[in-house]
Amino acid sequence: MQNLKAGVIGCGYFAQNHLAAWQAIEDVTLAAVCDQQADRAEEAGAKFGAGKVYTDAAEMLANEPLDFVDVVTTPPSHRPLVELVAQHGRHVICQKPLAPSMEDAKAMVDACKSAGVTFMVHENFRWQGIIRHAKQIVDDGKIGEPFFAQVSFRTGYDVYPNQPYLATDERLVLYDMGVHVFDLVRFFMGEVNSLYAQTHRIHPDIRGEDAATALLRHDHGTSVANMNYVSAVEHDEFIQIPVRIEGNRGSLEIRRDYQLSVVSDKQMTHHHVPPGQYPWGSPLGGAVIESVVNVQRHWVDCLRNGTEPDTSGADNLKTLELVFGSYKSVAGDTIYHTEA
Ligand code: NAD
Ligand code: 89V
Repeated sequence: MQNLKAGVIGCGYFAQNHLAAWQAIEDVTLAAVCDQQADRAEEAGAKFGAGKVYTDAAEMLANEPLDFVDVVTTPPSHRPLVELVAQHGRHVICQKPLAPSMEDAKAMVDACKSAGVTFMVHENFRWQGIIRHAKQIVDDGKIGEPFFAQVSFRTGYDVYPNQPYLATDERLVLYDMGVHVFDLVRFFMGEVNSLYAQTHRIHPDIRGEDAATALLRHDHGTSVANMNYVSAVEHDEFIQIPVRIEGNRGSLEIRRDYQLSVVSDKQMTHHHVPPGQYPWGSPLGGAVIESVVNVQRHWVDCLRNGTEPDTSGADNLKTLELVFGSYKSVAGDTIYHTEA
């Protein structure tokens, strides 16, 4: 395939990482950017050298011969924008959380399938370098058959100044962070059969839950997923994700400062897997930038090879079901059983 023409809709906080990564990825040209806030669109266009600048997505799609569009807006606009891009026959990426409901998410997947376009969710936590390294160790059988996983994202980092909508959304940490944590649970342990979840609202002046824990059952094991935006700890690992996987031949553990320890057949090895360094900064730290570049390179590879992205829209439905299933579990204080 020739050089790919990219369009980006949404030029806000996190889009700065997407835009910088598109600029860095070979054989991709940032043909157009769009934001309904003209100042943001103009600033992004100038900063990242976009060919054209728009404030209306429909106008951009009508005028630009794009190969794909990267939607980096917040969830309320995900469905109309993805459906619009699919109607124009363009491949499309959409940021997480995919949609405010399973009905919306399924409609988006169906729209892209009907249009014959490739559809990926920009679920990038599984693309952090240390996560890929740990997954390879598991896939190589070094710890045997995994039977237990714990994925934790507990931080006191003040997420609200950069993402003010998080303070007012009715659903917070399961919706915003659960999509990452549950995707990692599936990545390491496979599909989930049932779960039981509990939540709390610790912060007095936010609307949604800011602490959640879920116990998840797989065919061959158990996972514990926990997440919060309130932990007051000595070493805040914000955006690093402590992971522990135990198997019948050993275990691995990802700890702060990108340390990975492995026990395989009683032999201990230590690995230090820091993120690659990129010229543009982000308050989120290197692991995020690395994961954004990696997932966007994966996308380009999929378009070139005609393959389905790892976190395709269809795949992400299984992750999103765990988020909404957790809310159902909390509401009824019951076990949620996933759809077959
Ligand atoms: P933001 O509000 O800072 O930016 C969104 C931008 O989209 C705004 O500038 C807004 O004007 C624009 N927009 C909204 N609807 C539009 C439309 N119909 N047409 C054109 N422009 C439109 O939001 P953000 O914090 O950058 O978050 C964007 C998405 O990224 C969210 O879904 C969030 O969950 C996700 N996010 C992901 C990560 C990650 O992948 N690790 C990190 C942070 C945020
Ligand atoms: O990474 C994310 O999805 C953001 C967070 C608050 C965790 O940075 O929403």
